[in-house]
Amino acid sequence: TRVIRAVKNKNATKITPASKPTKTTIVATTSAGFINNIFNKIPLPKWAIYAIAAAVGLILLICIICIICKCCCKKKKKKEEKIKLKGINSSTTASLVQPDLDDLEAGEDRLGKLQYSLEYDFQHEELTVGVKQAAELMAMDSGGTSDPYVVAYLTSDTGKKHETKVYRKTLSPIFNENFTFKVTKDDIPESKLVMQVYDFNRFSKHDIIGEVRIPLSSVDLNVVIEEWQELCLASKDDEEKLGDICFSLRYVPTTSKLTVVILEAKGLKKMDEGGLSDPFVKVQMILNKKKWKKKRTSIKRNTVNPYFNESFTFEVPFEQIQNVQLVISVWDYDKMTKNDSIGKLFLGCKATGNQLQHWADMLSNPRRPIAQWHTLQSFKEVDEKLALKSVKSKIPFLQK
Ligand SMILES: [Ca+2]
Ligand SMILES: [Ca+2]
Repeated sequence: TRVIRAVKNKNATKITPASKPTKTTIVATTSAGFINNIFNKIPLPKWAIYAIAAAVGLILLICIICIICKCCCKKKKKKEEKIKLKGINSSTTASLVQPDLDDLEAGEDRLGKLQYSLEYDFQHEELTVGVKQAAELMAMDSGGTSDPYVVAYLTSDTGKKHETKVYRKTLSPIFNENFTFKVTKDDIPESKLVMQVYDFNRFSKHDIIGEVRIPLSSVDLNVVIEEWQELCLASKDDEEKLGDICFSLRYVPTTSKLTVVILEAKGLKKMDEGGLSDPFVKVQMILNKKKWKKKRTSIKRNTVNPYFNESFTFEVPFEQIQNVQLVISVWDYDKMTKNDSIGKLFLGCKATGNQLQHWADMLSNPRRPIAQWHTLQSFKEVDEKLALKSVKSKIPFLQK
């Protein structure tokens, strides 16, 4: 039996190398036959099929190259951001610790400086701002340059923003542009002039380089002022006032009726050039993070203090009242363009502060209408809290 086994093994070793190629050739011939079969079925000459295949291959190759390029660009940008953040950290920590040689290096992270002039006309209550020039601006683009322009506005009237022309590929642009702002003597103590230097980008969001923020109360407006000032990091605290809205809520559990009465709004942000706003209010119910029901008021023309007194009733069963959210948003109607969003807020068991209080008051006082004032928040802020599918927020002054 041992001999037989040995012979069998020998045979086996002999057979395997010989049988392998035959197998692959069979596979190859069958696959070639299969491809030929497909070729025969397509009613096109062979050269046309090859040409189409080549074209598809080329397109795929281009797509892959594009994707790789994009990824590389993103990485580069992230690196740049990291470097900038490092600069900020080192300069802030350096100010707490003893002055060091590194301090001089941190100084190189400066954003640049801006020269401007201020002239106040007491008779006409107009402030003329001259945006003169900038120098030593931080390079925002890969070529070591920026495409700067300046946006100027007063915090007392954020609806009126002026901007200069864009100067391409320079770190020391000369703007020499004058802008006039209406500002009453009464508004001066509260108002700040903000001049923000941006880097224009054709295909992406414009980057802010830095800003100069001047409280008008700190300036002697009896004389004409012309000076240079270092740019600072743009602060986010001038989130302009969007306005306040008053509405009442009433819930009747026995009939499942939730009634919202939009009463009035005041101090809404001015959205229209050379005018006020044309506000209307959308009332929306959200259930399980999905838009559910929506209603809207009429439009009030050319006012920032509209009076609505319009009532909307939604059917909300008692077992769902814990899961719904009521979203109130204020919009400015525009005849020629898309309506602008002014502000928003939401109520419900997941709301906070004033909004949660109002909702709780409504639930603990069934059948009684409860009215309350609320301060509008930015769309972006509220949409993030609601975590619905994101809506692209509009930044009007960045649109070119
Ligand atoms: Ca640029
Ligand atoms: Ca309008």
